[in-house]
Amino acid sequence: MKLIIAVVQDDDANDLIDLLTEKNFRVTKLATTGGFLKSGNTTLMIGVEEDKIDEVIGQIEEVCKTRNQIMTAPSPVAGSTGVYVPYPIEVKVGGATIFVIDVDKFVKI
Ligand code: 2BA
Repeated sequence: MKLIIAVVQDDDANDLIDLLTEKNFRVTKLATTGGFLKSGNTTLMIGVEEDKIDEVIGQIEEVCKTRNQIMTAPSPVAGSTGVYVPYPIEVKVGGATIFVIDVDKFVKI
C-alpha cells in the first residue's frame, strides 16, 4: 500500500475530495499552512494500492489549478536606517505538491 500526500489549494480541495470519494478512494483532509506564504492550504492523505497511484494523480491534475498569489515581503528602504516598507511579490502556487510514500503496514481495526 502507498500513501499519497497532496498539498493543494483550499479552493480546489472540496471538488477534489468529491471526485475522489465518488471514485471510491478514501481521503483524509488536513488544514495546513504553507511555510513560505504562511497562508492556509489543504493537505490530503489518500491511502491506495500501488496500481491506483496514477489514477489518483490524474484526478488531482484534473482539479487542481495553478494560480498566481500576491504576498507582501518587507524590504529595507535605505540600507541601515531600519525602515521597512512592504512590497508585493507574485508567486505561482499549485496545482499540487504530491508525495508518494511506501506504507510498511496498514491496519484497519
Ligand atoms: P508555501 O510554502 O506557502 O509556498 C507557496 C508558493 O510559494 C510555492 O508554491 C512556491 O511557488 C513559492 N515558494 C515556496 N518557497 C519558496 C522559496 N523559498 N522561494 C521562492 N518561492 C517559494 P508551491 O510550490 O505550489 O507549493 C504550495 C505549497 O505546497 C507550499 O506552500 C507548501 O505548503 C507545500 N510544499 C511545496 N513543496 C513542499 C515540500 N518540498 N515539502 C513540504 N511542503 C511543500
